[in-house]
Amino acid sequence: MARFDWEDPFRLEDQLTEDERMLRDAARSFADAELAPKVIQANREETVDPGIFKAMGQAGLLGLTLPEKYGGLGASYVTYGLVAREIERVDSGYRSMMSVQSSLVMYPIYAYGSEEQRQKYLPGLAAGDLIGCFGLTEPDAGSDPAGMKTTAKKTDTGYVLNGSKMWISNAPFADVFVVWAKSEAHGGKIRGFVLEKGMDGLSAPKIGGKLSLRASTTGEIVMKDVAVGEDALLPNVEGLKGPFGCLNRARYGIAWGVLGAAEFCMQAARQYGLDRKQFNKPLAQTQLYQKKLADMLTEISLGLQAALRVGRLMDEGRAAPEMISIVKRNNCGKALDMARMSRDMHGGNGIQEDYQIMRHMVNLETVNTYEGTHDVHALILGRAVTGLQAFF
Ligand code: TGC
Ligand code: FAD
Repeated sequence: MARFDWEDPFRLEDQLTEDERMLRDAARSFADAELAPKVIQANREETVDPGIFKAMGQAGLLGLTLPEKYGGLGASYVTYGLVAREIERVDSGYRSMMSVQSSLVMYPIYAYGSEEQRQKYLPGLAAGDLIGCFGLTEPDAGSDPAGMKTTAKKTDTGYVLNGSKMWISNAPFADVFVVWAKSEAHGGKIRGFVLEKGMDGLSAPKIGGKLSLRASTTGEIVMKDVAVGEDALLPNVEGLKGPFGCLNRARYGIAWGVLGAAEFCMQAARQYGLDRKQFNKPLAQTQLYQKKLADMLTEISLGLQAALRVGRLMDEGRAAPEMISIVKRNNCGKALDMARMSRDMHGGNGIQEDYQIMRHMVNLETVNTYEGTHDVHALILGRAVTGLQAFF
């Protein structure tokens, strides 16, 4: 029989191509060198160094699935997932910064934009010289984005946008804003617009006081009579399938990312249990402690195989959104459970920032909520199973 390796139970390594392994290793080195040393202070002070985008750009981590002519690497979606796992092993907020830029800003400009829009924005976004954000959620429209109130009114020269967006990652320092609005000229259908920092009537105040995802900056987008030209409209998509097409990719990346955070929490709990003695023996030698580690190992292993399968199907153009709902929902929920478990296994030390478990735990509360909450993905799946929608 083959030997068992607890660090790679189902031999994920053998299922990756050489290119995928190489880019994964590069992302891990980047995360260790550039992100891990900064994260405790960034989280404590709730600050982000925007220079991280440039560093990510130099490392080739932004928009890496896009073609090289737009600054991408033409990499597979499996590679994108592997990179998300390495970045989120350090912090969900850093993965958030990367996935918003890649899946929610660069992807729609690439997939729905004109050639002029691609040329204008994608190389700068890939290099991290430009920072992007994605405005879908509003104060009164979260799980139900069809209820958005932001409007775009046609003028002689373009459009005027009014409305506000809430909980927008990267917004306070963004240069490029991909914003979704109901357009009167298109029968009230949802359309995408690309706005730029500095436009009259556009502001993006920071949301302070977050107790989760503190190493990623979140803000509002406020639009008061923001006048844009015809060239700000993303011409090639109409309706909610526009933003959802972007969310499919970001949700898929999250399914891998959260397992990086879970692996960190599990490995820390294992080491803590080996090092700490109570009742004259290591904690790791107790049955309860080992059961918890076995549960974590099982969930991480299953989650990684599922994420890999969905990634391969995405690369073959055969992934359905419901497949992504399964892995986004399950991996987020399980990662959150594992982080809470690891926090408990660290005893009092589990609440201390140097151990980094509690930060992962509170971050995962956000990740379980954004990009479709755990329950919203249950309803998407329930609709697929029954043919009956239960949202309203
Ligand atoms: P529904 O009737 O289901 O669909 C409306 C239209 O959209 C199409 N569609 C999709 N297309 C592609 N991919 C998908 N996943 C799609 N889901 C739906 C659908 O075919 C239809 O097209 P058409 O042509 O027939 O009009 O729409 P609904 O209004 O009933 O939606 C219900 C629900 C719950 C599924 C949906 O609204 C939902 O997913 N809500 C969750 C909202 C959400 O995920 N928000 C995320 C905001 S962005 C964010 O959180 C970024 S955080 C990033 C970070 O920091 O990392
Ligand atoms: P609500 O929709 O009000 O949901 C509240 C609760 O009700 C949840 O438990 C939900 O599951 C439940 N619920 C809702 N509808 C139903 C139903 N029909 N049946 C049963 N239960 C239901 N958005 C962006 O557009 N861009 C971003 O970059 C972005 N970044 C974010 C960053 C952070 C840190 C956070 C916290 C959020 C971010 N979001 C972003 C917003 C995020 O997508 C929303 O918070 C999320 O979609 C949930 O919407 P909501 O907060 O309005 O909650």
